[in-house]
Order: sequence, then C-alpha cells, then structure tokens
Amino acid sequence: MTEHGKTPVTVLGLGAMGTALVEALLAAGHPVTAWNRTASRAEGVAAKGASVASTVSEALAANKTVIACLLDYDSVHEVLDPVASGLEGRQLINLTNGTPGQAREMSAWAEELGAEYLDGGIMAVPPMIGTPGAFIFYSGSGTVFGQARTALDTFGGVNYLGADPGLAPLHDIALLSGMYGNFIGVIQAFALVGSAGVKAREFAPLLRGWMDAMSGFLERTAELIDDGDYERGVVSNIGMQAAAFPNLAKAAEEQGISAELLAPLQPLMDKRVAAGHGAEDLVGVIELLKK
Ligand code: FVH
Repeated sequence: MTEHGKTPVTVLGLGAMGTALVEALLAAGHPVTAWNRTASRAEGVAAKGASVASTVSEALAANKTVIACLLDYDSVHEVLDPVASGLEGRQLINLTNGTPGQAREMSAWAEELGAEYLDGGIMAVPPMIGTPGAFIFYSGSGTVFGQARTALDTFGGVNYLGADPGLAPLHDIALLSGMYGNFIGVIQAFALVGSAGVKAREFAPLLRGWMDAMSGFLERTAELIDDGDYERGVVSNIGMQAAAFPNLAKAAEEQGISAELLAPLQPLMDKRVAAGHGAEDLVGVIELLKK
C-alpha cells in the first residue's frame, strides 16, 4: 500500500481487457507494473504511467498483488509455470475466463506454491471497465479480496461469492449461458425476417419489446424451479409449445434459412411431453439437463 492508500498492482496480460484494467487502476492512482507477451502492446499503458516489466519474473517481483487477465487458463499456466517460485508470498487474482474446475485447480496449484488465490469473472466488455455498468464476480481467498478491494473497486461493482474459487466462474458462465441463449434467438430472428427483405434496424424495436416482455417471466420461472413444481399457474404449457415449435424450423426452411441454432430444444420438449409432463411449463426440461 502506498502512503496515499493505493495498492501497487502487477497486471499480466495487455489484451483488450487487461489494458482496460490497467487504465482503470492508473486513473484511480494505483501504481501498476504491467507485462505482456507481445511487448509492443505495453506502449499505450506505459504512456499513461504504468511501469513495464520485461520479464514475468520481474513483474511478479514488483508487487504482492498480481492480476492475470490472459486468453485462457492454459496461457496463464504457460506464463506462470516457468517462474512458479516467484509466486511465493503473492496474491494471485485471476480474471481470465475459465471453468469452476480450472479455477479450483489453479487455486490449489497457487496455494502449493505459497500464494493466495482469488478468482474473478468479469461481467463487462472492455469499454465498460471503470463504469457503474461493469461488475465482477469474485471467489476464493477472502483475505485477498479484502486487501485488494480498493484496487478491485476501480473496475466496477464487486460481488464476492465465498471461499470456493469455482463459484465466480460458475456464475460467470451461467450468465454467459443466458446471454448466448439470447444471442441464438436474436440471430435466428434477424435471419428469418431478413430473408423477406425486412431490415434488421426496422425489426430491432419489435424484437426488443418482445424480449423485454418475456424477460418479465424470469422470476416466476425461478420460483417454479426452486419449488420443483413446473405446473403451478401454467399459462402456456409445454404440450402446446412442443406442437408449435416445429413451425420455427419449417418457417426457416421455407425461407431458405437454417434452423440449426434452435434444433436442440425440440427433442427435449418432445421427450418431456412423452414422459407425461405436457401440462407443465417449458422450464420442466431442466430436469433433462441433470446428468
Ligand atoms: N474482451 C471481452 O469482451 C471479454 C469480457 C469478459 C472477460 N473476457 C475474458 O478476459 C480475458 C482476456 O480477454 P481480452 O479481451 O483481453 O483478450 P485478448 O485481447 O485476445 O488478449 C489476450 C491476452 O492473452 C495473451 N496471451 C494469449 N495467449 C498467451 C500465451 N500463450 N502466453 C502469454 N500470453 C498469452 C495475449 O498476449 P499477446 O497475444 O498480446 O502477446 C493478450 O495479452 C479472456 O479470458 C476473456 O475471455 C474478455
């Protein structure tokens, strides 16, 4: 900690996200030492006041708080494995996208080397970093979270989920799953109307209105899941939906559009109906996802 209460931080990785993190730290007055495999990518943050380390060892030696934001967990290992002893006494905060299993493995690995470990899942795109719209899930060492908090607050909102390092990536991936599910529907919808010459710009307000209306059912759906009661208050049962759903594929085919993005849902709906659950809400298919 500097005399001004700022935390000196090392950042490994100066891709789009790592650069945004460094810029947020610098803007808030935290001293930053940065390292990137491709050295030329450090020029921008150097001009803004970051110290640039020429080796990973030098970057690790510079500060106790070390943030990694690299492409994936393999690249984190590729960067840190050769200099692993340099992690002793460090607080490693890994903001690289990964799975719960990868986070738990990395946490155990870091702890064996004498480092404390905090995992993070960034719920923002780079331009959002440092704005109120950004937030990051954290889990793992509560000590690291507490001690690095002033630095972490510069990125956006924080949500600490507890000691299990897998919880941050679990929540991150769950939100991304929801997002990609939406993207699938949005891409399909634009492709379908586009096949009839409807401009995406023209259709976008209709799609947004519809998706906003449907998202209003989210909390009710959550209640059905938590209560394990998929029939309560059902207004559009899965039996009816399974009968109408093939029209999505048929319409696409008529228009010369592939329906492959939507295809996986039909067999799950049919299976649920065939098993006697036709009066339930669509969300009952969640039972078929449990292995
Ligand atoms: N950008 C986004 O919208 C998302 C938002 C949510 C969080 N993700 C995750 O953040 C991690 C970093 O993403 P990024 O946007 O910074 O990604 P890139 O701009 O592609 O930069 C990748 C950096 O990783 C370095 N790198 C890759 N492989 C290696 C390796 N084998 N050894 C050392 N470094 C490696 C790369 O270095 P260089 O190519 O410049 O030399 C960049 O620094 C990521 O997990 C997202 O899922 C971003």
